[in-house]
Amino acid sequence: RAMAHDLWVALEKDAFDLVYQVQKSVSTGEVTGYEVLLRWDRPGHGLVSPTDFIPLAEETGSIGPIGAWVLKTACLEAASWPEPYKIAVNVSGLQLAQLELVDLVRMVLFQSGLEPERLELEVTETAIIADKKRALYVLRQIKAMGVSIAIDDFGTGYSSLDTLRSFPFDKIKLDRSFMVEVETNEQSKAIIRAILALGRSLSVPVLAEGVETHAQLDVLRDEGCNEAQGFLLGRPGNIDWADLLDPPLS
Ligand code: G
Ligand code: G
Ligand code: MN
Ligand code: NA
Repeated sequence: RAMAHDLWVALEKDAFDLVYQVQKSVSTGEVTGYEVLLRWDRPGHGLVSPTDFIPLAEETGSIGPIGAWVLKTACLEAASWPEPYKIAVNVSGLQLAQLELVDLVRMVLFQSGLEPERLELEVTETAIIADKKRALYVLRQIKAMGVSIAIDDFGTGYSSLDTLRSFPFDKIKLDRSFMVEVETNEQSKAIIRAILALGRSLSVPVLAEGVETHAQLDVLRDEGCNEAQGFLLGRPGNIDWADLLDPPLS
Protein backbone atom coordinates (compact mmCIF):
# COMPACT_ATOMS: atom_id res chain seq x y z
CA ARG A 1 0.00 0.00 0.00
CA ALA A 2 1.28 3.46 -0.89
CA MET A 3 1.07 5.02 2.56
CA ALA A 4 2.76 2.02 4.21
CA HIS A 5 5.63 2.35 1.77
CA ASP A 6 5.88 6.10 2.35
CA LEU A 7 6.32 5.43 6.08
CA TRP A 8 9.45 3.39 5.38
CA VAL A 9 10.74 6.15 3.09
CA ALA A 10 10.06 8.73 5.81
CA LEU A 11 12.11 6.68 8.27
CA GLU A 12 14.96 6.44 5.83
CA LYS A 13 14.89 10.18 5.14
CA ASP A 14 14.39 11.17 8.78
CA ALA A 15 11.21 12.99 7.73
CA PHE A 16 9.25 12.75 10.99
CA ASP A 17 8.99 15.53 13.54
CA LEU A 18 8.17 15.79 17.19
CA VAL A 19 6.02 18.44 18.83
CA TYR A 20 5.54 18.96 22.56
CA GLN A 21 2.37 19.74 24.52
CA VAL A 22 2.71 21.25 27.97
CA GLN A 23 1.32 19.65 31.14
CA LYS A 24 0.73 21.87 34.15
CA SER A 25 -0.07 21.61 37.82
CA VAL A 26 -3.72 22.59 38.34
CA SER A 27 -3.10 24.23 41.72
CA THR A 28 0.07 26.20 40.92
CA GLY A 29 0.09 26.49 37.13
CA GLU A 30 3.70 25.29 37.06
CA VAL A 31 4.93 23.26 34.11
CA THR A 32 5.20 19.60 35.14
CA GLY A 33 6.23 18.14 31.80
CA TYR A 34 5.57 17.80 28.10
CA GLU A 35 3.82 15.10 26.08
CA VAL A 36 5.71 14.18 22.93
CA LEU A 37 3.56 13.92 19.80
CA LEU A 38 4.69 12.57 16.46
CA ARG A 39 4.08 14.53 13.25
CA TRP A 40 4.45 13.39 9.67
CA ASP A 41 4.26 15.72 6.69
CA ARG A 42 3.62 13.18 3.93
CA PRO A 43 4.98 14.40 0.61
CA GLY A 44 2.11 15.38 -1.69
CA HIS A 45 -0.50 14.94 1.08
CA GLY A 46 0.38 17.29 3.92
CA LEU A 47 0.15 16.45 7.60
CA VAL A 48 -1.19 12.99 8.36
CA SER A 49 -2.45 12.34 11.90
CA PRO A 50 -0.78 9.60 13.94
CA THR A 51 -4.32 8.27 14.46
CA ASP A 52 -4.24 7.39 10.77
CA PHE A 53 -0.68 6.15 10.29
CA ILE A 54 0.15 4.45 13.61
CA PRO A 55 -2.38 1.62 13.04
CA LEU A 56 -1.00 1.17 9.52
CA ALA A 57 2.57 1.14 10.87
CA GLU A 58 1.47 -1.55 13.33
CA GLU A 59 -0.01 -3.64 10.53
CA THR A 60 2.94 -3.29 8.22
CA GLY A 61 5.84 -3.60 10.64
CA SER A 62 7.26 -0.09 10.64
CA ILE A 63 5.98 0.66 14.15
CA GLY A 64 9.14 -0.84 15.70
CA PRO A 65 11.58 1.52 13.97
CA ILE A 66 9.15 4.47 14.16
CA GLY A 67 8.69 3.97 17.90
CA ALA A 68 12.45 3.66 18.34
CA TRP A 69 12.96 6.89 16.37
CA VAL A 70 10.43 8.72 18.58
CA LEU A 71 11.99 7.51 21.81
CA LYS A 72 15.54 8.22 20.75
CA THR A 73 14.81 11.65 19.27
CA ALA A 74 12.67 12.74 22.22
CA CYS A 75 15.31 11.72 24.77
CA LEU A 76 18.13 13.38 22.82
CA GLU A 77 16.16 16.60 22.44
CA ALA A 78 15.04 16.70 26.07
CA ALA A 79 18.59 16.00 27.30
CA SER A 80 19.69 19.26 25.68
CA TRP A 81 16.87 21.43 27.07
CA PRO A 82 17.82 24.35 29.30
CA GLU A 83 15.34 23.10 31.94
CA PRO A 84 15.04 19.48 33.09
CA TYR A 85 11.34 18.99 32.35
CA LYS A 86 9.87 15.50 32.11
CA ILE A 87 8.79 14.09 28.77
CA ALA A 88 5.90 11.69 28.22
CA VAL A 89 6.25 9.41 25.20
CA ASN A 90 3.34 7.38 23.75
CA VAL A 91 4.02 3.69 23.30
CA SER A 92 1.90 1.54 21.00
CA GLY A 93 0.45 -1.82 21.97
CA LEU A 94 2.68 -3.64 19.57
CA GLN A 95 5.84 -2.13 21.08
CA LEU A 96 4.59 -3.11 24.51
CA ALA A 97 4.21 -6.72 23.44
CA GLN A 98 7.89 -6.92 22.51
CA LEU A 99 10.67 -7.61 24.97
CA GLU A 100 12.98 -5.43 22.86
CA LEU A 101 11.26 -2.37 24.30
CA VAL A 102 13.15 -2.94 27.55
CA ASP A 103 16.53 -2.91 25.79
CA LEU A 104 15.50 0.03 23.62
CA VAL A 105 14.63 2.17 26.65
CA ARG A 106 17.86 1.21 28.42
CA MET A 107 19.94 1.99 25.34
CA VAL A 108 18.24 5.29 24.58
CA LEU A 109 18.68 6.50 28.17
CA PHE A 110 22.32 5.56 28.04
CA GLN A 111 22.95 7.19 24.66
CA SER A 112 21.10 10.41 25.43
CA GLY A 113 22.23 10.74 29.03
CA LEU A 114 18.66 11.64 30.00
CA GLU A 115 17.92 10.92 33.65
CA PRO A 116 15.40 8.03 33.81
CA GLU A 117 13.24 10.12 36.16
CA ARG A 118 12.63 12.55 33.29
CA LEU A 119 11.07 9.89 31.08
CA GLU A 120 7.48 8.73 31.29
CA LEU A 121 5.86 6.19 28.97
CA GLU A 122 2.16 6.52 28.17
CA VAL A 123 0.40 3.24 27.55
CA THR A 124 -3.29 2.59 26.90
CA GLU A 125 -5.40 -0.08 28.52
CA THR A 126 -6.14 -1.61 25.14
CA ALA A 127 -2.40 -1.99 24.59
CA ILE A 128 -1.96 -3.80 27.88
CA ILE A 129 -4.92 -6.11 27.46
CA ALA A 130 -3.68 -7.46 24.11
CA ASP A 131 -1.03 -9.53 25.90
CA LYS A 132 -1.40 -8.65 29.51
CA LYS A 133 1.22 -10.91 31.07
CA ARG A 134 3.91 -9.85 28.66
CA ALA A 135 2.97 -6.16 28.78
CA LEU A 136 3.11 -6.07 32.57
CA TYR A 137 6.45 -7.90 32.56
CA VAL A 138 7.87 -5.33 30.12
CA LEU A 139 6.45 -2.41 32.13
CA ARG A 140 7.88 -3.72 35.40
CA GLN A 141 11.36 -3.96 33.92
CA ILE A 142 11.15 -0.43 32.54
CA LYS A 143 9.81 0.95 35.80
CA ALA A 144 12.71 -0.68 37.63
CA MET A 145 15.06 1.57 35.62
CA GLY A 146 13.44 4.62 37.21
CA VAL A 147 11.19 5.47 34.25
CA SER A 148 7.57 6.24 35.14
CA ILE A 149 4.48 4.76 33.52
CA ALA A 150 1.20 6.57 32.87
CA ILE A 151 -2.06 4.99 31.84
CA ASP A 152 -3.37 6.98 28.86
CA ASP A 153 -6.97 7.59 27.70
CA PHE A 154 -8.14 6.28 31.06
CA GLY A 155 -11.83 5.45 31.33
CA THR A 156 -12.43 4.52 27.72
CA GLY A 157 -11.15 0.93 27.90
CA TYR A 158 -13.44 -1.87 29.00
CA SER A 159 -11.73 -2.93 32.19
CA SER A 160 -10.07 0.15 33.63
CA LEU A 161 -10.35 -0.90 37.24
CA ASP A 162 -8.83 -4.30 36.68
CA THR A 163 -5.92 -2.71 34.79
CA LEU A 164 -5.32 -0.27 37.64
CA ARG A 165 -5.20 -3.11 40.12
CA SER A 166 -2.67 -5.06 38.11
CA PHE A 167 0.11 -2.46 37.87
CA PRO A 168 1.46 0.40 40.02
CA PHE A 169 0.95 3.23 37.52
CA ASP A 170 2.57 6.56 38.30
CA LYS A 171 -0.14 8.65 36.67
CA ILE A 172 -3.70 8.35 35.39
CA LYS A 173 -4.41 10.36 32.23
CA LEU A 174 -8.13 10.94 32.13
CA ASP A 175 -9.44 10.69 28.58
CA ARG A 176 -10.43 14.02 27.08
CA SER A 177 -14.01 12.84 26.45
CA PHE A 178 -14.65 13.37 30.18
CA MET A 179 -14.04 17.10 29.82
CA VAL A 180 -17.01 17.56 27.50
CA GLU A 181 -19.76 19.49 29.32
CA VAL A 182 -18.03 19.04 32.67
CA GLU A 183 -18.84 22.62 33.63
CA THR A 184 -22.58 22.27 32.92
CA ASN A 185 -23.43 18.60 33.33
CA GLU A 186 -23.66 17.23 36.88
CA GLN A 187 -23.32 13.64 35.67
CA SER A 188 -20.00 14.41 34.00
CA LYS A 189 -18.81 16.21 37.09
CA ALA A 190 -19.81 13.28 39.31
CA ILE A 191 -17.77 10.89 37.18
CA ILE A 192 -14.69 13.09 37.31
CA ARG A 193 -15.08 13.39 41.05
CA ALA A 194 -15.26 9.62 41.41
CA ILE A 195 -12.13 9.06 39.31
CA LEU A 196 -10.24 11.70 41.30
CA ALA A 197 -11.28 9.97 44.52
CA LEU A 198 -10.04 6.69 43.08
CA GLY A 199 -6.69 8.28 42.21
CA ARG A 200 -6.39 9.71 45.72
CA SER A 201 -7.14 6.42 47.42
CA LEU A 202 -4.57 4.66 45.26
CA SER A 203 -2.11 7.58 45.69
CA VAL A 204 -1.88 7.97 41.92
CA PRO A 205 -1.98 11.55 40.56
CA VAL A 206 -4.58 12.27 37.87
CA LEU A 207 -3.98 14.43 34.80
CA ALA A 208 -7.02 15.66 32.87
CA GLU A 209 -6.60 15.82 29.09
CA GLY A 210 -8.44 18.00 26.61
CA VAL A 211 -8.84 21.05 28.83
CA GLU A 212 -10.02 23.82 26.52
CA THR A 213 -11.81 26.33 28.75
CA HIS A 214 -11.30 28.22 32.00
CA ALA A 215 -14.61 26.81 33.24
CA GLN A 216 -13.27 23.27 32.85
CA LEU A 217 -10.06 24.18 34.64
CA ASP A 218 -12.08 25.72 37.49
CA VAL A 219 -14.01 22.48 37.96
CA LEU A 220 -10.75 20.50 38.01
CA ARG A 221 -9.29 22.85 40.61
CA ASP A 222 -12.40 22.59 42.81
CA GLU A 223 -12.34 18.81 42.57
CA GLY A 224 -8.62 18.51 43.37
CA CYS A 225 -7.29 17.27 40.05
CA ASN A 226 -3.47 17.22 40.03
CA GLU A 227 -2.48 18.13 36.48
CA ALA A 228 -4.03 19.32 33.23
CA GLN A 229 -3.19 19.32 29.55
CA GLY A 230 -5.11 20.81 26.62
CA PHE A 231 -5.45 23.66 24.18
CA LEU A 232 -6.17 26.15 27.02
CA LEU A 233 -2.75 25.46 28.57
CA GLY A 234 -0.88 25.07 25.32
CA ARG A 235 -1.14 23.53 21.86
CA PRO A 236 1.35 20.92 20.71
CA GLY A 237 4.31 22.72 19.11
CA ASN A 238 7.87 23.78 19.61
CA ILE A 239 8.85 24.93 23.06
CA ASP A 240 9.51 28.65 23.25
CA TRP A 241 12.38 28.73 25.77
CA ALA A 242 12.84 32.48 25.60
CA ASP A 243 9.23 32.88 26.75
CA LEU A 244 9.49 30.25 29.46
CA LEU A 245 12.72 31.45 30.99
CA ASP A 246 11.88 35.14 30.73
CA PRO A 247 8.08 35.35 30.66
CA PRO A 248 6.67 38.48 29.01
CA LEU A 249 4.77 40.75 31.41
CA SER A 250 1.06 40.26 31.02
O1 G B 1 -1.99 15.17 18.46
P1 G B 1 -2.39 13.94 18.12
O2 G B 1 -3.00 14.03 16.77
O3 G B 1 -0.87 13.87 17.94
O4 G B 1 -2.32 12.41 18.47
C1 G B 1 -3.29 11.52 17.98
C2 G B 1 -3.08 10.15 18.60
O5 G B 1 -1.83 9.61 18.18
C3 G B 1 -3.07 10.14 20.12
O6 G B 1 -3.84 9.03 20.54
C4 G B 1 -1.64 9.93 20.47
O7 G B 1 -1.51 9.17 21.64
C5 G B 1 -1.09 9.16 19.28
N1 G B 1 0.32 9.44 19.10
C6 G B 1 0.92 10.64 18.94
N2 G B 1 2.26 10.51 18.85
C7 G B 1 2.51 9.18 18.99
C8 G B 1 3.72 8.41 19.02
O8 G B 1 4.85 8.90 18.95
N3 G B 1 3.57 7.06 19.16
C9 G B 1 2.36 6.45 19.28
N4 G B 1 2.32 5.13 19.40
N5 G B 1 1.21 7.15 19.28
C10 G B 1 1.29 8.51 19.14
O1 G C 1 -4.39 9.85 23.09
P1 G C 1 -3.45 10.96 23.41
O2 G C 1 -3.80 11.54 24.72
O3 G C 1 -2.01 10.64 23.40
O4 G C 1 -3.77 12.11 22.41
C1 G C 1 -3.26 13.37 22.37
C2 G C 1 -4.12 14.01 21.30
O5 G C 1 -5.03 14.96 21.86
C3 G C 1 -3.35 14.71 20.26
O6 G C 1 -4.01 14.50 19.05
C4 G C 1 -3.51 16.18 20.67
O7 G C 1 -3.31 17.04 19.57
C5 G C 1 -4.94 16.17 21.14
N1 G C 1 -5.29 17.27 22.04
C6 G C 1 -4.48 17.86 22.93
N2 G C 1 -5.13 18.83 23.63
C7 G C 1 -6.40 18.84 23.15
C8 G C 1 -7.56 19.63 23.47
O8 G C 1 -7.57 20.48 24.35
N3 G C 1 -8.68 19.35 22.76
C9 G C 1 -8.71 18.40 21.79
N4 G C 1 -9.87 18.22 21.15
N5 G C 1 -7.65 17.63 21.48
C10 G C 1 -6.50 17.84 22.15
MN1 MN D 1 -1.01 10.33 25.17
NA1 NA E 1 -4.87 10.34 25.94
